[in-house]
Amino acid sequence: MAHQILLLNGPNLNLLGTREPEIYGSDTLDDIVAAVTNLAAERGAEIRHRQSNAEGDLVDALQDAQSWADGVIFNPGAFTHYSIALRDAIAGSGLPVVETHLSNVHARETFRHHSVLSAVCLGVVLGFGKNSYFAALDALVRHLDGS
Ligand code: CA2
Repeated sequence: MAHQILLLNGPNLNLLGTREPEIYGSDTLDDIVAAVTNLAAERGAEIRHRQSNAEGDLVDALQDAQSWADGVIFNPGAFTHYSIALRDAIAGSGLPVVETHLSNVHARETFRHHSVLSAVCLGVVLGFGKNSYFAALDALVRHLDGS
């Protein structure tokens, strides 16, 4: 059976393609979700996508994913840097979560250099624009395949 993957995006990522293209690229979130979904199909995986600007919705999505998902690709946006609630939700889910960022947060403001989530994630991909999502998908599918 195909791997079931939750693609989860946090605050302000619904604005992709409308502002700051020099940092985040010119693709919209819909463009990225469609491309990840197509790539997943080639890899024998299925994607369900959720985006929310609200921390509690993201916690709910991670809790819900425990009942159906094999893994999660998660761009938590600015919550990356301070949400203990999301850290607890990731750890509590028991799911392999790939923390994913469009930008190289280490080349940006100091407050973006630390993630409170990375330590409870399977791994982290960052700095490759939309290709970060594709790399996260490939790494997660390979992990789930045991390769
Ligand atoms: O690089 C990433 O993917 C981030 O998760 C993006 C977050 C930022 O707070 C993290 O430090 C790194 C911000 C997403 C904001 O997205 C926008 C997109 C278009 C226009 C405005 C904001």
